[in-house]
Amino acid sequence: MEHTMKNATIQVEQLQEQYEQLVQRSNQPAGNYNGIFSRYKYPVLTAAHIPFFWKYDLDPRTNPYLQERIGINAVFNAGAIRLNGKFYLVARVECNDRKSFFAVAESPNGIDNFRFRDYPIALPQVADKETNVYDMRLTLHEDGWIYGLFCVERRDPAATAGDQSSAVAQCGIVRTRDLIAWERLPDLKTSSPQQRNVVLHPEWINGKYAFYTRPQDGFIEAGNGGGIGFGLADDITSAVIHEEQLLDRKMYHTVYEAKNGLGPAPIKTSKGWLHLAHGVRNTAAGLRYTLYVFITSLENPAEVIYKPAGYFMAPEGEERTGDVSNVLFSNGWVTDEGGNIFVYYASSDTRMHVATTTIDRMLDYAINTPADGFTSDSTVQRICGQVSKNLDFIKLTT
Ligand code: M1P
Repeated sequence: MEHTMKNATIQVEQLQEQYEQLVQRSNQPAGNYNGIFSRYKYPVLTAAHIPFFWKYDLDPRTNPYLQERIGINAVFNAGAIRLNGKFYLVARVECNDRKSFFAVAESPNGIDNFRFRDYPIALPQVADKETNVYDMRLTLHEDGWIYGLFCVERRDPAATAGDQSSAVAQCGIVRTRDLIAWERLPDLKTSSPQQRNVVLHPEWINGKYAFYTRPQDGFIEAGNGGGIGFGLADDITSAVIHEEQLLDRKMYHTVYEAKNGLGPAPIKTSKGWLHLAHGVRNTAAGLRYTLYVFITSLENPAEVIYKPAGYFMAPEGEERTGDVSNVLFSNGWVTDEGGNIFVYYASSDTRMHVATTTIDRMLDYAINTPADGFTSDSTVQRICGQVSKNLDFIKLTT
């Protein structure tokens, strides 16, 4: 059907109807529960969840074929927060032009009905304007502000004219009280040539702001930046970390062999700070990103006290494919008053999902899953120990 003034209303109604059907679709557990978490059947946000009026010029006089004027490529890597009983995702939205930006989507229950606000976030700019922004981590800090730490990317000033790929990643910072008005602060300064996956700890440490970092030598390679770091800054309005200590190292023949990075801000529990991170290993088919868990001490959030072997979640089914296949990435989770945890994770740099669990289950998982023994033999020993215990148990109970 031609898009004319006469039928414009019908066409807009059709777009609206398709959009509402998708946004209002109810979600259910996928049914593959493993005692640790439940995945949900449908992604919570996709490119199709972007309001149609971001994409189409609805006026037939300027868009007679009702063409999408602005294409959306993907919605992924969302920060998350729960405020006044509502669930908010600050998603990375990537357009067909490859630029990504942030947009807030809100849901009443955290598992479906996520709806983007009418406008994306128009991020205040700093003097050294970035080319691209992505992966916001939200932290409600005890100073009362909600901080958003995100990656800012600029072309490497040292790159030759023929090199149009080299980039420099650093940590941008915004803060807000309501997810509506955003104040931009200067980028974080550290001694690392590049930073990604920087997360603000929710509490003061010795009266200072504490940051989880991921120092890296190059844009893709962590290089000598050997893992997840930790550092303190006196002031967040011009944040400088003079010293970074390594908290969780990358390690040979593990799921975090090539690099790792913290996910969302940690959750405070009775047993320690619960952390979700991504680990990256190399394969013949490229990098594989999985999620893993560890707990750090309440007295010293930079000291790992429990760390189960291997991954907590890895790509499954349709999660395996997308723009960057074989990737699970999470930079958002929230808790509610009942001790439930909603883990928001993206698959293959394409779409957002939710999985639910509880603080109790996650503590059991993190504390009682055997730690990595770093050899095949130790893995076999662990299995043999469990088999023998179970066979004794079966004998006892039958
Ligand atoms: O493509 C996978 C991920 O790659 C980067 O993560 P990291 O810095 O840990 O390698 C980021 O660009 C992330 O956005 C992306 O999902």
